[in-house]
Amino acid sequence: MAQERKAEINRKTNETDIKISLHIGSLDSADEQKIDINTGIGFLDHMYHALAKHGKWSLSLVCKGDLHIDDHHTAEDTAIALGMAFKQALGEPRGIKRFGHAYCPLDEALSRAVVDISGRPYATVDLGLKRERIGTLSCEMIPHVLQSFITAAGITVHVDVLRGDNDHHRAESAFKALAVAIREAVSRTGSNDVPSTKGVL
Ligand SMILES: [Mn+2]
Repeated sequence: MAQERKAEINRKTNETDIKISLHIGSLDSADEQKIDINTGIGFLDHMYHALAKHGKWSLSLVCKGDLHIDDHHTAEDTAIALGMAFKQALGEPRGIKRFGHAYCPLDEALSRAVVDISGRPYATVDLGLKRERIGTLSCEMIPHVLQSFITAAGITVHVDVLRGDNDHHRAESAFKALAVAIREAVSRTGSNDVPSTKGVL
């Protein structure tokens, strides 16, 4: 029986107070996903929900942030904390595929994500969003959320929106593609091998 991949993170600063509980599930698991997200920023909740749902995660993420200032600290800090939770839940990357990629459409929008559970943080994110904000989330924060998550998780990701007219669709398809690519990369091979020629990740 493989070890459960779970993490709890509490991260409190003068700007945000975040509680996260993450369980990385697997595709063949019969466990029902439980997803409960409240950052106070509706569209950000929608993106984290998509990431959890299609990544096969159970995720509770609650943030009380300084939204009277703006969305910046809440968006950035929740992404960092979620990346930390992901890294902690995954633990030593043994017996996983390591690489994953996915294309996800959302109507006219199409995104591609390519993931390497490398232990080296590197993010290339090109979403091409045009609006100033979606709901109460500024569009400039959306690639920043992805970069912050990827960096804190210590993984390598290239995510590109290849086409799409609607910024809600563009962003959502990017999060879905990332979710599905990560889901593949962390899937278990059945071995106990570290998937690197170096023998360590
Ligand atoms: Mn949507």
